Order: sequence, then structure tokens, then C-alpha cells
Amino acid sequence: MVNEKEINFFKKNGYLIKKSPDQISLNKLQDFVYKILSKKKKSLSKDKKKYFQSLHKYITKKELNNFRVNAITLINRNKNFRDLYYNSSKELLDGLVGNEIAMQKKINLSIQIPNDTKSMLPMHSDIYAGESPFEVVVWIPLMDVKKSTHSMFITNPKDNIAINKAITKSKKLTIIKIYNKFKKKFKFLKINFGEILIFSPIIQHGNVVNTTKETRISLNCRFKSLLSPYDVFSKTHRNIPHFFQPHTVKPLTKIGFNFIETVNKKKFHGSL
Ligand SMILES: O=C(O)CCC(=O)C(=O)O
Ligand SMILES: [Fe+2]
Repeated sequence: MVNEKEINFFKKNGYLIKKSPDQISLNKLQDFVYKILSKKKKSLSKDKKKYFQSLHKYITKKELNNFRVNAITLINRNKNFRDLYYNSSKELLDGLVGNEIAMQKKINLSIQIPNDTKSMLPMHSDIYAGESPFEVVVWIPLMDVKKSTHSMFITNPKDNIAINKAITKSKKLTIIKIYNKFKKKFKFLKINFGEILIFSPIIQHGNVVNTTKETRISLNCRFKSLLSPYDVFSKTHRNIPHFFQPHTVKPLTKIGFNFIETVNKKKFHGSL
């Protein structure tokens, strides 16, 4: 259960890191990713974490994008992977979002190898891309992630106001310049394998070139309460219902929608 202290932490900071009670699902997620990556680039170590950490020794920067796209395709072909993903974060979702859930159709995989400038996701709030303010990002590390450029950074909601103003009002400054101006306000997160990070994409976050000696591998996927609004301000590809798909639907929600549909079609006969 997410306790009151954790709920208050999330409300104040816009994120929460918590050990998942479902370590079996997490291990299975890690296992699956290990299998598909090591099928393409054979591992010299049986230790999954070690393989992930040293992935840059198996792959060139040039090969990386195809390698990642191929892995993402295989992950998203596997229906069980979605259930494992949901199960591993269910406790956090129940506590912060709800128990009837819509899940992003596509799960993403990040592979941040040392000194790679091409996989950077500079500071952003997913809200600019039309994401719903009702959603959260569930970010799952597949290895221990260090509090450094190995990780992703997030800002504090109270600093987000000034950063957001600079981004939306400044005509001259690029995102990188704004990032540098506010650099001290960003906090890199330490997250160990076994823990889950959940955050509101309204808060500025992102990553920089990984200057550590280790590759970082993590997954991310968005979730929202099934019946919360999809189109908030603008119609974009992100907040139309196709971006998400229902994952957990309670019986009464089905009965209710079935009732509306049959009445609209003048076919209601009193059955559920
Ligand atoms: O994994 C990262 O470094 C960034 C992820 C991100 O921006 C997201 O999940 O929305
Ligand atoms: Fe993001």
C-alpha cells in the first residue's frame, strides 16, 4: 500500500520512488529484455545487470538505434510484458492514480550508452507534446541507476514555475540554454533495480549525455485513470484514446457503458 507519507511526498515533489512488492514481475521484465538483447548481441556474462551495464562494449553507437527499435518492437509484441509491467507498478498506480487503468499502447525502452549524444532527451515536460495532465509515467530501471548522468533528472514543482515561464515566454533561449541556466535546480535520481519511479510529466525532466562508464537501461510507459479526460486542451495524437488502451476495467464500468450503447442503439432489453 502507498502510505500517507508517500502520497504527500508525491503531491509535493511530483514523483515517488518505491520498492515494488511484485519482484517476480520485475525479474520477468528484466529477463525478457535480457533475452531479446542478448539474442542480438551475445552476452559474455550470465549476470544480467553486468551485461546491461557493459552493453556499450557489445554495440557501436551506429548500431544502437536499430538495436533499440528492434527491442521495442519485440517488447510490444508480447502481451504478457504489458501485464508484468502493470503488475509491477500496480501498488503505486492504485495509490496515486486509480484501479481502473488505461495504459499507453507502446512501452518504451531507453538505452543510454556512455558518451552517446544521439539518444538524449533534453529537458521537457511531456505536457507540451499534448500528454494528459491526468497521466503518470512509470519508469522502471532494469539495473541499479546511479545519481548522475547515468540517470534521468527531474525538477522540483516549485522551480518548475520559473522554468516553465522561461520555456513558454523566452524567444531567444534554446532548451539547452534554459537547462544550463537552471542546471542547479535539476536532481538526478538514484533508483535501484527492484524500485519503481512514478512521476507526473507536468514536471520538467530529461537526461543529458551519459558521461559515466556504464550503460543505463530502463523502461517507461504512461498510465491514467481509465475514465479521466483524454482530450484536455488540444486534440493531438497523444491524448486521443488511441494513444492509450484500457488495461483494467471493472464490471460495473462495462455494465454502464453497455447500457448506454444499447439504449443509444434502441436495443436495450434489460440484460447486463
Ligand atoms: O529515461 C529518460 O532518461 C527520460 C524518460 C522520459 O523523458 C520519460 O519517460 O518521459
Ligand atoms: Fe519525458
